[in-house]
Amino acid sequence: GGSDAAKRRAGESAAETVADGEVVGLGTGSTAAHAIRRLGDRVGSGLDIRGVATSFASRELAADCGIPLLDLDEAAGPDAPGIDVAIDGADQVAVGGGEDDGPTAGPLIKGGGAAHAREKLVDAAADRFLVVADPSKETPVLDRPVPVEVLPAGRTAVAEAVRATGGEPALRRAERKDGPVVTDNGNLVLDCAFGAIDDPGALATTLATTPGVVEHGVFVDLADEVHVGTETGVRVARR
Ligand code: DER
Repeated sequence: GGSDAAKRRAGESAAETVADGEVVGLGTGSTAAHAIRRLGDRVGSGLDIRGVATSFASRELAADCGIPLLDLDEAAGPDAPGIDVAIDGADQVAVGGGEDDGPTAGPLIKGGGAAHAREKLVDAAADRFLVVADPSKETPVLDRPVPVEVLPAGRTAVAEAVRATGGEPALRRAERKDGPVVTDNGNLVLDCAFGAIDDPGALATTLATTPGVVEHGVFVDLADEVHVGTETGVRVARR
């Protein structure tokens, strides 16, 4: 991936936009981790926020950083505070535009950390969803494999459905465990290669309506801002 300095600049840039009293969705991955650490510093200086984690990993880091936490179902619901802003990374960001109105935030591929089911819940529930990334994540057209969380019993059926739509599924193997990666939700992950994805919305619908799919990593019409860290600063693309 990209340089840590670029990731840190992106994460800290997004963390600086968080206001006192807000409820903050805390994303997963190394770039979002920089935002969490910066928010922890700001809590230490008196910022009053509550975090909603998107994974075991982000919950653990947020707790270590001293950020008070809420479960998603404490934050959502009719008389609950809601989620004001979510900060999360991405594996790929389609950044378009670049004309006079500046770059625009487009669809994403997420799920490199196999946390995209709860990430999408939190990111979609937030009033503002800020993506944090380094330049290596930017692309004109999404073309990375799409992580798809599947019920263990459904992995073969989903793999066949993916092949039927021209994709190539691969069960995600664990590195420090025998057998496949098992998600925080107890499911498996198929990384599905489709090549260049010309219509992310159509693919999102196809995957979401495939029996056995718990959640897929195509995030369409969710990002409000993309904070891209560079070696010298930060670029912000807005929807
Ligand atoms: O799992 C995810 O979608 C994460 O946001 C992730 O893949 C991005 O990870 P990184 O910030 O460590 O590159």
